[in-house]
Amino acid sequence: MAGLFITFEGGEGAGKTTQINRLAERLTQDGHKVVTTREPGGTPESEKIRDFLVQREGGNWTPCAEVLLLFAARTMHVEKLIRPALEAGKVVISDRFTDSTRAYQGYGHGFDLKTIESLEALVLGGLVPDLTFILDIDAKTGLERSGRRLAAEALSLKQKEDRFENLDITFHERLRAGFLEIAKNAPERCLVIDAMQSVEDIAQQVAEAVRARLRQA
Ligand code: T5A
Repeated sequence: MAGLFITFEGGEGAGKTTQINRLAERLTQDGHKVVTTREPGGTPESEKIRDFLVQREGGNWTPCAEVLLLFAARTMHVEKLIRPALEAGKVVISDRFTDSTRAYQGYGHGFDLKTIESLEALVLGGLVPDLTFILDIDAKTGLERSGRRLAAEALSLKQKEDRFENLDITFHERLRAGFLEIAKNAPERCLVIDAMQSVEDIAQQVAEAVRARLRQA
């Protein structure tokens, strides 16, 4: 495929959105056509599924139902947005992708990782990100950052998107360890970045890694 597929992963409040905005700006200035997107979400249908999943009142899903909803959203996202954009030579930057299902539902909630891999084979059809940034932060600091952002937005949000953030701290520690395990198993595409650094320092490391990858392409 002609384009470049970049994903940002990490726990709550790690700074993914902040870095995606910076990177998209830089790449656009460099003359690339950039598409930013997110999971769950990215298409109108997938955004509807997102509401079920992340809003406090969205539903009390069983672990299996939750995973299937995530992959239902993902198949629409891949087929309708990601693949066409890559085929058109664009840089696609996604705020979370299938590594989040492995980390949250798999490592975090104990859902069978082999089943997640089977669903990936069905839904992704071999699509793997070219580059994945895992923003690593201790669970407590990430949750504090995320909480501050949500509090600031609370007045404008009808329903808080905090169903996953409300889980206990040991869950967030398990998912942090899960992301690090994912990175260890896929060093060719994953770069772990210390998310306690300044926004500017992280942006610099991200930009350098992306430019290096673009030079290889
Ligand atoms: N989910 C998702 C699953 O369970 N399974 C899945 O398969 C998928 C795809 C929604 C939820 O869905 C779950 C995971 C999530 O719980 P989300 O919308 O990405 O996913 O939710 P969050 O990760 O909670 O998104 P946040 O917006 O809270 O975190 P970000 O995007 O990582 O952080 P950001 O950039 O918004 O920054 C948060 C705050 O920190 C500040 C920012 O200004 C902001 O106030 N900040 C920094 N402060 C100090 N130093 C830095 N370097 C900073 N960078 C940012």
